[in-house]
Amino acid sequence: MSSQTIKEVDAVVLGAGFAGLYMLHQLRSKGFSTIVYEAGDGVGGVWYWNRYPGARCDIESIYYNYTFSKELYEEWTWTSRFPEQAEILRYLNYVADRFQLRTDIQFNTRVTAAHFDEERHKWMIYLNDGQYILTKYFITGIGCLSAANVPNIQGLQQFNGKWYHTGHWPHEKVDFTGKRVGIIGTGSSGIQAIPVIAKEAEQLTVFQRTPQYTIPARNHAYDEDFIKETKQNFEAIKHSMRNSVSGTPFAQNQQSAMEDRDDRRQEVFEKAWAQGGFAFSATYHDLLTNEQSNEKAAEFIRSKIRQIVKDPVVAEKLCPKYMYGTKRQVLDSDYFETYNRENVLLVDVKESPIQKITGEGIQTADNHFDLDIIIFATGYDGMTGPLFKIDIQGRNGVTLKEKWKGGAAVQTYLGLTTAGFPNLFMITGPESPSVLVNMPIAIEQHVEWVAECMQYLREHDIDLVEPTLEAEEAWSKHCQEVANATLYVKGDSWYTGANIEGKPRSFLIYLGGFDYYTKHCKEVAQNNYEGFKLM
Ligand code: N01
Repeated sequence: MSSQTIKEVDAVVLGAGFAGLYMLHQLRSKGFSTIVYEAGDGVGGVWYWNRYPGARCDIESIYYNYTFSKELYEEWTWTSRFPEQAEILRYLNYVADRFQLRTDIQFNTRVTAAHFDEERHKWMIYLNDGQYILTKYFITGIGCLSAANVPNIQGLQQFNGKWYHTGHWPHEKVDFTGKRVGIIGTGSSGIQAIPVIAKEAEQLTVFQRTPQYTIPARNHAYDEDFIKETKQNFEAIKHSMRNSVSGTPFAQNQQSAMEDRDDRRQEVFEKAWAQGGFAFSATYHDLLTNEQSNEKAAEFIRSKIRQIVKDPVVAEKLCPKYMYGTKRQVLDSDYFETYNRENVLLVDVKESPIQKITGEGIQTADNHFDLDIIIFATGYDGMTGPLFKIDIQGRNGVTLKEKWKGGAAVQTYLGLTTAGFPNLFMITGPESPSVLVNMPIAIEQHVEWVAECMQYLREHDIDLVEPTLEAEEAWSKHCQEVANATLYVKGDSWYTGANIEGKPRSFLIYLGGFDYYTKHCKEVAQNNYEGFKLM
């Protein structure tokens, strides 16, 4: 096929979630022809796919939104402290309409491959419908948690009932009335879904592999005065989020948990528990760096579980024994209380492992559980998973998966780019602050940086941008050093890849602080893209 017949754009963006929508808006405003490919039939990304019962964001709604447009912030009114999935999806649809983004989004389309063409200095993007398109810039906005993990349990195909993964929930309501439901997994998704399903199902059996340190969310409706005040303070809120450690306006207490007397520390923890949300993790600065401080927080939460759950045997099974916070902090609404219900049963699958799925339910080492519905709340192949699902080939036909040795040797520069893959930008990519920062804010910073970089290249008549190996080696080393100074790396979680069988262990989130990271990215740009080869 001759090159004239191939459709060509300046930029191809993957995904129409928070990242893809804003990337499109930015690039359009700078005059780059752009097309967004989205696998779903609507915008929303993670909020399009995660429609499971109880799905809700655990960042407060007034902070979990875009800040690039004051008008948008003033026009949209959130109804409650922690927004439910449907409300966030409505918000993203509103954004898509307000900025007339849909015309440049192709829905129901998956990108299967992206190959860098060394002669043309362009990327060839291959779509699942057999079409392809040529682009100068290839930008992924596919999130860190979009590759669902359905564990390979023998017999699933023989199951006579229905089964679902929380991240691929059907659009129509799943009716649990009169049903015996089994749910595998007690992470953020499972813990949100369990109390809601328990109220509807005849019987709910929870298959727990690892208990969680979850904190009450204490969700509530917003009142009008609060919303009014928030909108009036937009500039201050925006400034504090964009210049914060975590993308939210909260400051962490700078004291060590070991500096306080026992009674004072108890008071501090109690106050945060009553306040709900992420206040608990900000009570002391060293909960994730000092094992003694960590244990104080862990023991406080265990004491709460023992108070709430009436059956002491069940309570003990629900008490985590690993270090607090090394799995992502979960927020819940009546999670532990749900185990006091007569129709809820907890099965510890570490004690009695799942052996297989039968036509009628789940067989563990010492029991068979008859089920009509099985829910996999079993999480994601995080960080690298979404990127590895696409055949991304850089220079010399080397794939991203090969370069990163299947995840064992991930190296990026700023978590945005990687050597050997010119003009590829990964929004919230591995080794950027991503999931340990309020995501919309992390996304805005990346998107704006990428758009400005592309503008710079155009103004200076530069074709290609690619990090040097030295720059990315230094960045990756810095990321590892910062992570190794924390307790995160010691935990078994999707943060470390421990949740996926055979996945190499690595910690791919930049922990040096969003404020420092933003400043550093700015300096890189101001120094004429230091660490990059501009060709
Ligand atoms: O997934 P997870 P998630 N047999 O990996 C268990 C974001 N999020 O979808 O801990 C039995 O946390 C697994 O057990 P273990 C948020 O960043 C945000 O819940 O590996 N069990 C674990 O209990 C979150 O962290 C929101 O031993 C198996 C569970 O499944 C991230 O998404 C809401 C198993 C998976 O927990 C992922 O959360 C939802 C097996 N073979 C998600 N395999 C909010 O904003 C896995 N498990 C609120």
